[in-house]
Amino acid sequence: MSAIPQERRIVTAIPGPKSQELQARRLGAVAGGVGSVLPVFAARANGGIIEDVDGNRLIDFGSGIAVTSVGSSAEAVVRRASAQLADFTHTCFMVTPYEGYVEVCEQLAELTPGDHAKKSALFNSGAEAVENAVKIARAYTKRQAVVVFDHGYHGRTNLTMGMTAKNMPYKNGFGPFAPEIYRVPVAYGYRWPTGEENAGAEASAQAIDMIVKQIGAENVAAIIIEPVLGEGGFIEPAKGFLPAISKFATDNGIVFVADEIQSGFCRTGQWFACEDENVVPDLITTAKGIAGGLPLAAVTGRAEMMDAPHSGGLGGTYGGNPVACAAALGAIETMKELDLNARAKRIEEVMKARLAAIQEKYDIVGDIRGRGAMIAIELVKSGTKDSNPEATGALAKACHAEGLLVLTCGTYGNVLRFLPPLVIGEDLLNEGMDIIEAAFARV
Ligand code: PLZ
Repeated sequence: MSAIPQERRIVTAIPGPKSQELQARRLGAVAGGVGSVLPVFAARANGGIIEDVDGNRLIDFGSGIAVTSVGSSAEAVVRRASAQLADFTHTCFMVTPYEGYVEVCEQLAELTPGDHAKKSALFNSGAEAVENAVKIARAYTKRQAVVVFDHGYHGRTNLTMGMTAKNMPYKNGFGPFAPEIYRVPVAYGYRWPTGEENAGAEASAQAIDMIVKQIGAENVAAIIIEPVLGEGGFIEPAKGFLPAISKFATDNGIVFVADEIQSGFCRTGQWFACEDENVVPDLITTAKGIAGGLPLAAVTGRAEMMDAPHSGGLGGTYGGNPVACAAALGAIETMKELDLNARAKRIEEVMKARLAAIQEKYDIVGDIRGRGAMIAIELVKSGTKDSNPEATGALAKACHAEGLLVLTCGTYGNVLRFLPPLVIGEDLLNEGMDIIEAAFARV
């Protein structure tokens, strides 16, 4: 593990000269369709700090989009993955299996909600996990329709692009999309016309009515939702919504899938965000935080559903790669040992208090929301609920210039989101909040 001092340090402009040089090279070699939030090139990262090639140390409020919850070079991840690298890098689980894959599936069965018999299959990316959840649900139900929600995000492959709500930048010009995908309303409390207190009941009634009248419940294989909608704006469906949709699915023989790729593995202060309302999904998709930065994803669920596809029907060359599995076991060990659920809850406490103080001074902060270390503010124009993507972009830029890496999201591009590693120190967390506060004063 590279022991990087957990201190912000700015020694050049951001990005510095070496980053700018690399960026120029990148423009000649890397496809233009692949963007970067901030063209600062990383040299080392650990805890709450990313050190760049110019020697700047940035505070990390992004975790590589909710991935490095245990840090970017966690001791147990590095140790276990390195040992596995030395033993063997790959055999292909479909050719010659190995213990690490089985152990990750056992951990998933233990950690995910519900005490029913569970099984898992491992893949490489979140999108691949979502695609396989759909395959499993179709094989199990012998039905085809897939129900997704407004503001949902599920990936960039063809099927998951179709399941993702937002056109730009994810879908524009990349169609045609797969058939049998249907989108229904979600309980977006802040923007629900009759108020947040009615959103759960009204939105679930609307969604269910659309499913029954427009698709036919008997045609639906799966209903797939993020328990906290990530890319769509850190939208927590209003209370009552998830339980109502989950119950409707169960009553109608529909597989209820929680996409916990962003919200899972301690991110919201619980192992999985759906635990907040005691919802037990039939299938759960996970990725991101599961393996401390190595590419790994999973579908976990009821054994009888997971066993529905014919033998050999699921797989892929790299799915459940042994090094990624070793990293996952290291990440899970770290989460348990450091009680990262408690750390996430503490991060929420600190951030929400600081954000509430900012909201008192600046009326462009329309909403503060999220749970654990998955916190966001929605920015609006003064005295309205009109979205304010300009201020959002300007605030993010102001933070970047001071060495705080923050991300934006939201269907309207007006959400500033904070996803620090769960191992970040409280000093760095507060320093990051100071920078955000100063950015408001400047913008
Ligand atoms: N489901 C809930 O959050 C990935 C995407 C960033 P992959 N989110 C970050 C981007 O611009 O590509 C995500 C997610 C949820 C599925 C996915 C897809 O996971 O590992 O990126 O395929």
